[in-house]
Amino acid sequence: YAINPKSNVVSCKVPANLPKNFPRFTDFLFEKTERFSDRDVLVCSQSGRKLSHSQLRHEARAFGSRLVEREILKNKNDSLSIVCPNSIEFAISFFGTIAAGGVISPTNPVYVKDELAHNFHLAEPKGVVTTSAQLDAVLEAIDLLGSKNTIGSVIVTDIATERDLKHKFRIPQGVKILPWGEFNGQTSSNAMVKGADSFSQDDLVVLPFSSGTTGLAKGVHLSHKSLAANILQMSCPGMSNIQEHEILVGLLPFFHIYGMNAILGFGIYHGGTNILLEKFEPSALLNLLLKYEPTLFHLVPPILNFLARSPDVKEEHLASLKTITCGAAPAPVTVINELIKKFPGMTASFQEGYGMTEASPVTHWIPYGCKNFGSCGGPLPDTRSAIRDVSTDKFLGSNKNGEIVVQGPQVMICYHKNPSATADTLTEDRWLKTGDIGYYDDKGFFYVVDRVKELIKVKGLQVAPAELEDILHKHPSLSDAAVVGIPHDKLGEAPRAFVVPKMGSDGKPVDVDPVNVQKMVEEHVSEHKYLAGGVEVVESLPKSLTGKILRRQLKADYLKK
Ligand code: AYL
Repeated sequence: YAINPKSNVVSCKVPANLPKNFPRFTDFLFEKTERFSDRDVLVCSQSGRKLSHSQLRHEARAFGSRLVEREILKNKNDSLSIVCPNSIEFAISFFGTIAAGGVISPTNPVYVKDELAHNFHLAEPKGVVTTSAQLDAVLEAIDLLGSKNTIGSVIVTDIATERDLKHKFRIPQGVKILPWGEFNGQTSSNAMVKGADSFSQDDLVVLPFSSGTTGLAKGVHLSHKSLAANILQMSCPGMSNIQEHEILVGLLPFFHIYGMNAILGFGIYHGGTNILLEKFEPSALLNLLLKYEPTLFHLVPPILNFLARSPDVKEEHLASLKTITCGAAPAPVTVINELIKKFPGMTASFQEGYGMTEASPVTHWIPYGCKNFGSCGGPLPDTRSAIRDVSTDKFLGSNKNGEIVVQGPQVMICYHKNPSATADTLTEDRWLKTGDIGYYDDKGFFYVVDRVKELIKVKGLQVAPAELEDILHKHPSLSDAAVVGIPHDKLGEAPRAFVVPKMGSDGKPVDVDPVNVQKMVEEHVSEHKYLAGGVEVVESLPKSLTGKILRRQLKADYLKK
């Protein structure tokens, strides 16, 4: 890495040689995969169903054309929400929408109605693709939105006819339920949305969600260029040893930018085969490793923990792997070392990546073969990074703590329809403020040491304290509440609530049952947001003069106990 002594900006000496103009994201991927026609692109490890690279191209284009012919998507920027686990249908609808000139807003398939309604409200999709398992929650979310609902069609991937459903589901007025069969198959039409020909590489193409540094989830405007550039940056010589025809473990969810671009998109671009597993289930994962002999395993710290510490994981399970890549939350050095000690004959090299949804996602990366564990790597090719003093805004030299900031083609355009959040996160010269505290060493390797933003990371997924606090504020016995992340062995971090009881008519605080508080939260959110770190009843919350909760102090006080 090069450290500029004047500007204190760190960059990678290897150039990414990015094209000046990127085509539509699907053209970027599909032009490259013409050569890999008959090779499997996706294999479902449970059912054995498969799709080849050429089938993906054809079925995606057919799906996209039907969306336009049926007027589900009409104009440029019309979006489709995907509420599906990792599946062949996820990929077909994802790339099909993009090929037809539409926008994808991907949503966690285990979300409950309140969470779905929030995302639908932000992204205003015209249609949803989901499974019958999630259909109830999707329809309830549409109901909740009432007059604000923009969804006219719900495509269900695992039903044959609409009639199969009508008896079991209450379908809101004006909403059509469409079985997958009507969207599947070959077509010669290549219909696209109106305005698709006025293409720019900076156009919005995927709108994932992130809470950023504060508050509730926001839509992140990722462009054709940002997604494609990041795939090329990760693929540069020296960065990864990816070759054509890798076999990848498709376990991390595709709705999250990690699974979506660093596994699905990255794998497709290189002609790889993604072996799908809907959720982390130890024995299913171990079977997958033996049966499909994957070469690349992208994972998050809790899965790394499992590999290193579970007695069920044996040398043979990891025998086919060339690379294990961990990202999305800090990988503890002790666990990496345990893994290496447990499997001395392991041929896989360990890599760590760092990044965020707002950066498509990867910005820092441990180059292939480098054993600098504990660091999250240096800036990817064509990425600049620095450490910014939080109070003076000055860029600091090596070995000094400050906020990590990043510049590069993979950085988002903005938060969707949210100029004030954008201005808080992107500086005028387009430095992305990560909200993470860290430093770089004399060689330009970065280390994350803390977080200034509110975000909690549970199993590598985002949990926004503001969302849980909003729910707690509605509890009849509470006058105030704050949520912070505390270290958790299995989850990485877990949300813990500090709650202040209301005063009773006798002038004493009312009784608050922590279990009841936990239960209330569980009615409104999906499982990874449950208060697994516990609920503590307190007299008051530490606050700044301006009334902001001092979360860091709460956390520090808790950890001291
Ligand atoms: P989001 N070490 C420490 N913290 C990390 C790391 C890491 N290696 N990677 C991500 N984070 C935290 O949007 C950090 O706080 O993106 C960061 O601001 O869900 C936040 O997670 C972003 O959370 C990779 C490398 C995917 C990174 C990613 C990031 C996707 C998560 C694939 O190879």
